[in-house]
Amino acid sequence: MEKLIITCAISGAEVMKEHTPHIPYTIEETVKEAVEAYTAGASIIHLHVRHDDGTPTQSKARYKAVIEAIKARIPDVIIQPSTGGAVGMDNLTRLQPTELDIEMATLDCGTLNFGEDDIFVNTEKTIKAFAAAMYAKNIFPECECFEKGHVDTVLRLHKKGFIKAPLHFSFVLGVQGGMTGEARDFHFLKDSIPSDATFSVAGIGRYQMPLAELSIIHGGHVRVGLEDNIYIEKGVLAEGNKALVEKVALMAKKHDRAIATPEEARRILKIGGHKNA
Ligand code: KMH
Ligand code: ZN
Repeated sequence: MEKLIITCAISGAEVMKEHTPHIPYTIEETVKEAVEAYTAGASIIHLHVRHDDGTPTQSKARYKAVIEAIKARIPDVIIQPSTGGAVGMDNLTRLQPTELDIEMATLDCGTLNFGEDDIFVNTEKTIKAFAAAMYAKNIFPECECFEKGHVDTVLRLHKKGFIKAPLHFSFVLGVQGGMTGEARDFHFLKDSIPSDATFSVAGIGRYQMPLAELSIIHGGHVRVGLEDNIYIEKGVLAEGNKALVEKVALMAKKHDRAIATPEEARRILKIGGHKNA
C-alpha cells in the first residue's frame, strides 16, 4: 500500500473562537498550527485565511503573507489553498489564491445546501472555469466531492477533457446538506472512482476519526483538522490541529501504514503531472 498522505485543514472559514480557542485567525496563529500539524505528520496544509478578527477572506495579499510565513518555517510542505472560501463569496473573490505561485488548490465539484440556510454554489460553469484557471497555472486540483453526484460530475467533466488525469478526489462527508459519512458511503464513493485515481477522506464532526481509519485501512488518504472537527473525543476539545494529526498518525502506525513526506506526497499524487496532459 502507498504511504499515507495526511492533509490538515487547519482553519476553515466557519469555525470561530467561540467554538474553539484553538482556531487560528492571525498570521502567527496560522503559522503555529501549520508547523505543529506538519511536525505531527501532515504533508499537506489545506488553507483558508482570516482577518485578525476571524472574518474569512480570500484576499490574495493575505494568502501571500500567510503562505510565505509558513514556507519560511517549513519550506517543503504542500500548501493547498481553498478556492471554496466561505459561502456567499463570488467566483473572482474565491479564485484569488490561484494568482499566487502555488502547486495545489481545492476544486469544489458541485452545489449543496450547507447547514441550515446556506447554499454553497458551484455550478458546472464555475467548476469548468476554476479547473481551467488552475491548469493554466499548473495548479493541481483536489476535487472536493460532498456527495455522489459531485463524483459523477468529475467523471463526466474528465471524459469531456475539462478535468484532467491524474484525478485526485477529496470526499468531504458529513456536511449538513451533503452525504453522510457512514462506512457504506465511504465504500460507495471509493468504488465509484477509477482504480488509478487517488482519494482522501475528510469526515465532518463525529465522522472524522472513523472515516480516517477506514481510509487508512483501504488505501486512501486522510484529511483531519479543526476546519472539519474540533473534538479529540466526544465532548473534549482538541488542543489544536496537532492533536488531531497525532491521533491519525497513531492509527496509521496501528495499521502498519507509513506516513508520506511532502516529497512522497507529490510523487503519489503526481502533482505537476497535468503539465503535459
Ligand atoms: N467553506 C466551505 C463553504 C474548500 O475549501 O474548497 C467551502 C470549503 C471548500 O471549505
Ligand atoms: Zn476548506
